[in-house]
Amino acid sequence: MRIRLVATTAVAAGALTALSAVPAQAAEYDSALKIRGIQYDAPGSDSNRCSGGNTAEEYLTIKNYSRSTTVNLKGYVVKDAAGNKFTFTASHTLQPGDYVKLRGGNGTDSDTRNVVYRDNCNFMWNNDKDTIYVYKPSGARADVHSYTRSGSDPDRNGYITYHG
Ligand SMILES: [Ca+2]
Ligand SMILES: [Ca+2]
Repeated sequence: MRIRLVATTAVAAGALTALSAVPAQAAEYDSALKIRGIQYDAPGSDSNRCSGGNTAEEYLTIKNYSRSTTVNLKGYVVKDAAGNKFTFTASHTLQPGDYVKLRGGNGTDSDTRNVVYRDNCNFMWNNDKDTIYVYKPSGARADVHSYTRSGSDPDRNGYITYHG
């Protein structure tokens, strides 16, 4: 699917220079890692109790959309509109097409299970509206998306797809 998207872009550009020409509006998206989607509202009634709560059901999925580049999440930063922040402090390798679910609560991080826990039982993503920022270790922005429950989640299931 990633290959098809790139091919479509090249055809649409209709020029041999397409591969080297980067549209200004796409500059934000030259990042390999982007937001695949977010379960901003955990199913059920929100409870931030570390034991028995549902914070772990709230998650952000970050995917490596590159065709060839493997990326280590170490040093990447996720922030919300209020400035709450999570930094990936451990190595977690994402091969092309690979993804990770950043879940709330406590658990065992696992490459094979594609999961990293925030080790914080409080919810991070507001259920009414919020903004998701992802920064590279350099501080450059990798991706950003704002949402509202009323405008971004037509089926109201608490999940929004971005780059799919
Ligand atoms: Ca939430
Ligand atoms: Ca939805």
